[in-house]
Amino acid sequence: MISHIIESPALKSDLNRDGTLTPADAVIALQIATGSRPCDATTLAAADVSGDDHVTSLDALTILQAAAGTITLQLMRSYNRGQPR
Ligand SMILES: [Ca+2]
Repeated sequence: MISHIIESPALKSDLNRDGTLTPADAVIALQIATGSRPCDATTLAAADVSGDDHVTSLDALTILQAAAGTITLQLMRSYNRGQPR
């Protein structure tokens, strides 16, 4: 049997893996960004919502905004695509 897992942006940033996107996920991203929280490669990749291969306060802010419903993560990714790194 072959199964396919399609990862949605919301699930990607569900860092505490409780099935919902909340400010708690943003706090985890911020802890990773500041180096105060160790994490594995999977969590690191999930926290990088901006897609620049780094976890920064921007990722935490983006997750917080997505948790509040003010943005969608897909829109943020499209916005960042044209930005210099
Ligand atoms: Ca969560």
